[in-house]
Amino acid sequence: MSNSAGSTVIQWPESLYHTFHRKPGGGQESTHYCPGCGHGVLHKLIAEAMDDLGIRERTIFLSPVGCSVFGYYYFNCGNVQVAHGRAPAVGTGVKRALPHSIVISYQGDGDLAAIGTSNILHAANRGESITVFFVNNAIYGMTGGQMAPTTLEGQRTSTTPRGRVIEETGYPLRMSELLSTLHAPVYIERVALTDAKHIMAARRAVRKALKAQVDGKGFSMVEVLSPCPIGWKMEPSKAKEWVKEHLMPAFPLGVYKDVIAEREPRVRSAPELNVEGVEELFAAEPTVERTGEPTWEGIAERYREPQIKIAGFGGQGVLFLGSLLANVALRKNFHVTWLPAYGPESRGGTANCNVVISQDPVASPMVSKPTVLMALNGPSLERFEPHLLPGGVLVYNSTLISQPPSRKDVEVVAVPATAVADELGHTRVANLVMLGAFLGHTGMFTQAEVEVTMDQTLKQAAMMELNRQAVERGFGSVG
Ligand SMILES: Cc1ncc(C[n+]2csc(CCOP(=O)(O)OP(=O)(O)O)c2C)c(N)n1
Ligand code: SF4
Repeated sequence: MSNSAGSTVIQWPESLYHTFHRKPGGGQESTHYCPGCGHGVLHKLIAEAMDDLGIRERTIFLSPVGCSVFGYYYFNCGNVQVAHGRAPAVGTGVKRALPHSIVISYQGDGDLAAIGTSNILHAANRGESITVFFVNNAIYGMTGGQMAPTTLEGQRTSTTPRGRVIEETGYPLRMSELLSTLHAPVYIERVALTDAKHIMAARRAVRKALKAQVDGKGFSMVEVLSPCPIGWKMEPSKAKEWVKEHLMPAFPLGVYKDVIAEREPRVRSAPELNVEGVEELFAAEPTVERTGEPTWEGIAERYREPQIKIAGFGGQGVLFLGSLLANVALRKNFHVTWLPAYGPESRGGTANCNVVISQDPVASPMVSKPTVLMALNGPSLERFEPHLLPGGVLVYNSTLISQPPSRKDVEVVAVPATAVADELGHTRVANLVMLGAFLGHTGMFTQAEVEVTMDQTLKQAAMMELNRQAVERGFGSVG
């Protein structure tokens, strides 16, 4: 078979996608890795082993942060994108919840030997039945070639332009040696991706490590010395030589631990769910009293199953507005999610939250394409207006937004929320005026329903009358 570039493809593992849909608008056959990079070679070795062991259907690949962050574009199996260095912790959870799964933790040296050192150490020490592929290229590739704990003495990197100084930054960390001192791991080997001979040895190690997991033997790891021509600022062929001449002497290849044959299979059973406990947990939630069946009856079709984005500046009560709306819907027994976005916003930028209300369980609390936007200030309107779906509802605070929205394909509701709140004597209830206006316009929930929910959830009884008036004025501001 040949690919679109005209190259002959002898065999393509099922465990690798045939095209990589990294960018919208079609797949590509080449990877995003730089020419001469070891990641692609290792991907192929892992995928072939997955095919041959017949484990693709039950493999969960943990894509790390680093150059291999896009693991999920390549591996045709289950995938979890994990935070930097946290793959062994996530892998622990996955494996314990799904003992039959095959968990692959794929990590760079920045990921595994710097930020994630404690994670890998404890996962190995607990003997988690996962397989780790540790790509040691002596550098942080993705972020521009900074020093890693594995950087060699004297090696120039972007953060050690005169070469790594041992007295200042310590010795290159030898993770295979370190982890092989632990009792629990069953197999640890270091290999290199330089020439055919070494790649064949790497191939064997990859298979052996995965097979150990298939047989339920415990923690296995293959450290892979891998060229990074871009980070090292070398031609690909020179980079391979550099692995042989410099990396291999500092990180000797070989099997550091192999007790696979001696160890009995140890398969943990999935933990039993203590449903009673879970129910108690939810029951303890100080939430509203739920009533009736969730129904959109009486509400125009276009306002049903809303995906809501509420945005303003920190201090405008944007998160509270979202949570109150979520509670109103919860009280009516809808499935609801409320997802706040915290950040520097609390110091004056734009703050926002996402609310999804549905008759069915909500798959994701993220609202990237809202059907409703409530914008309390100008920057929020500017930022989220383009994302609103055609036919959606845009409620905006016309006191603070002098330039009306430009969209013609959505319903626009102007509410002088801040002016109304000022009239009531408290600028801070502008959020409730907005809520009233939104509900008044859509008919989604009644004023009485908001009031009952506020009674049940708000602690400040003294503010209740003011809050009630603000909601009422909002309802009254729309026709
Ligand atoms: C918590 C966190 N800290 C730092 C970063 C920045 N960061 C992204 S990738 C990376 C290092 C990647 O190096 P490595 O793990 O060796 O993988 P490589 O890119 O070389 O394959 C760092 C520090 C981040 N994304 N998240
Ligand atoms: S920067 Fe290095 S590790 Fe990253 S893709 Fe390029 S060669 Fe590979």
